[in-house]
Amino acid sequence: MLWLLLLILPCLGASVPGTPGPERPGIVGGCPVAARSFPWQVSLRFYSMRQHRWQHQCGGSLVHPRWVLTAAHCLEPQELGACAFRVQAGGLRLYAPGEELSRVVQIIRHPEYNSSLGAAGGADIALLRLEADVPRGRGVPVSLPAAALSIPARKICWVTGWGDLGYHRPLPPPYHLREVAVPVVGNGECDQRYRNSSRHRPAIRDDMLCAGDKDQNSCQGDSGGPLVCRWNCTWVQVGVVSWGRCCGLQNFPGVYTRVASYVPWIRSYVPWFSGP
Ligand code: 4AZ
Repeated sequence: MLWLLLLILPCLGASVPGTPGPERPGIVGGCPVAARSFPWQVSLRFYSMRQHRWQHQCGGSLVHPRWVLTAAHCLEPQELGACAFRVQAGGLRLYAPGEELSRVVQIIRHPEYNSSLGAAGGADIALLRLEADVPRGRGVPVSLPAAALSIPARKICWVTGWGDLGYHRPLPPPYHLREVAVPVVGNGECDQRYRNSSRHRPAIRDDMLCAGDKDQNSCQGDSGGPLVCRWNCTWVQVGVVSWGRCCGLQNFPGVYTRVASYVPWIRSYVPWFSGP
């Protein structure tokens, strides 16, 4: 038990869900992404007065040429309006010369997201409407799952992002997007693992999905980004990076917002898109 405590303690501060600041851009393990493998991935930017640039804050995904899916906790504080954010689509590297940013014209945070509970409270999902369609050369939307989709434990899926490589290990320049394969962990088992760690553990709710293993995980700065699985040659987004304890610890899978739980909500805003 003591070894577990020693393992967890150094990163407790960094693992609190809900506040990925602009300075906390992780994929733990994994590889750099080859061009066009994950063309729906976007970087959500927030203006940093200190760095004088639109700083990477979170990931996101195109679910339509004009709509981005991300995590509600990436858009805090709640008072921030659409003009506080920009979206970069189509780039594998952050801050590449000549990168084009899209303006956000509408933010829709899920009404059940509770900012005082943060990501661990659930409904950590939000939509961003862009000013104009992202041209196909800069991004291709990912498919959404059927609302009834159940994802078998141990299925291998992929998470992508520009987040930390591990505890206090930010992604170094040239900030190349990374991917890692993560096994899905059933909700019951995931809940058990978090429960064993603390008496004040957050529960794994039905609208969450767990995935990851030792050295295969998402991390700070990946929040809001997509967890995708492949079925019959089609990539489907099953999760949105949301929270977790540390990154890449054996007993703590990453916790994702379960997209299937929110498909009717997403469809109430985002038109169907079936290619250009
Ligand atoms: C975060 O704070 C965070 N290992 C995101 C994902 C995970 C942990 C923390 C999952 O943004």
